[in-house]
Amino acid sequence: MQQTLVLVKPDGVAKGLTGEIISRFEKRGLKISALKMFKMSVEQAKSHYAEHQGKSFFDELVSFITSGPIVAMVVSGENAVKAVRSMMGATDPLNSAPGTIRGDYALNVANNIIHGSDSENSAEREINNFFTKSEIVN
Ligand code: DAT
Ligand code: MG
Repeated sequence: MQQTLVLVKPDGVAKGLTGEIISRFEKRGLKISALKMFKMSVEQAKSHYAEHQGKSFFDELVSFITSGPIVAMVVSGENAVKAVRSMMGATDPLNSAPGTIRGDYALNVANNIIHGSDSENSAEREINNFFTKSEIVN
């Protein structure tokens, strides 16, 4: 059993896609183990995206992810990290296959609807950035 962090980004929340995204994961057999809506602080954003510090798009990334409410969730299940990543589609929606979340709902790499952890190590770090142990159900 794995856990992964999913964020419905401000564009996904604004487009009313939260329910659709949760529904796709549930229908696949994954479980929602924690869920909350909030506006990310700049501090949380810089920590969440620490691996991208120094890249040309870093400032834009932090300002976008803090621009409006997001929905954060812990998604759990067998191979949850890889399962969620494949359901999200490629980072650039123009390369995301139709049928994936980004391939169905996004057009622009900077506004690509959803975040999912890229490894078990990232998942642990990212989950701890937004959730306490007591907020996660088993
Ligand atoms: P992913 O979100 O698929 O894990 P990533 O970790 O490489 O992709 O990048 C994090 C986010 O940064 C990505 O979801 C959107 C943004 N991003 C990535 N490459 C970008 C670029 N070339 N221009 C603008 N934003 C970019
Ligand atoms: Mg990433």
